[in-house]
Amino acid sequence: MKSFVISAATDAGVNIDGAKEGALKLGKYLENKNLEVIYIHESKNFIKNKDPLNLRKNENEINKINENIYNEIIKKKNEFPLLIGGDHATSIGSILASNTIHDNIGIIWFDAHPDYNTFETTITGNIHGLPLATVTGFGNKDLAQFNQGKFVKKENTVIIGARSIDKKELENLKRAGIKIFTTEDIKKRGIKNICEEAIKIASCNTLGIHISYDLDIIDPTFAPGVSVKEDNGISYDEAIMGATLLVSDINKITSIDLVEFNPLNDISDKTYSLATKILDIMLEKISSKN
Ligand SMILES: [Mn+2]
Repeated sequence: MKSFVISAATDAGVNIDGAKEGALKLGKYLENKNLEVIYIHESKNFIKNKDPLNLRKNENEINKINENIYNEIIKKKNEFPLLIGGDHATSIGSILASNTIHDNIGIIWFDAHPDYNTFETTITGNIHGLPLATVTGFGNKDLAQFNQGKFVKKENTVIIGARSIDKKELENLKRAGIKIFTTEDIKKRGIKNICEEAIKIASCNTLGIHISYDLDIIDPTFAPGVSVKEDNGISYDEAIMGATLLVSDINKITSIDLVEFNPLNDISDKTYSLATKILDIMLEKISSKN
């Protein structure tokens, strides 16, 4: 299947700089592999707000970028979209577009953080902590006003690798009934078993699965180049195996994100080379998709 890449060069969703440069660097890598890369940039005169007391930081800019991502994917609805972040707030555009195109998809959220805050529960006001709640229609719809379709069903949404959950965020997750596999679960049951169960949950009565891969799921020993590091993450091998397992039945997969690469925090290009390895695995599968 023909694919295209959206490089969402923004880190407006987090008060730490660098994910913008990550999108450009991985975009360049994919361009050099002869893929079509559409770059989406922040507005020319946009100045990022980092005020800790502002709990709706950069909301308008994030909405503009997500609307652009959404429209680009809808326009090319017969091609496979691969979104490169940028911070994780950019997944709002990609997931809602895929769910509009395919009517009803599930989500596998591969991430150290559930990103299930709302404007009411966020402590930081960094919108990259709100995307999963947004796309499942939990809380208000301020970050999804461009959406023409439905929201993703909560029962088809599954989180893998979560190990840093805010107190009120956990209440949101419980109320919504979202299935969570923690890093502990991965250690106990193995990454293969967890990925297989996640695929079952996300594909039950849906027409496809969206995979959202946040590099901070990986332990900082192997992937220090992210904005918000969390210790006790998955290993290098589990990161590769996870990517491989999630796309193993590629005909089920409608769309993929790889987000939160931050080259300003990287050490000796460790995260960059792991990210490109993950991308290669996914792209090989995508090209074999019907
Ligand atoms: Mn995330």
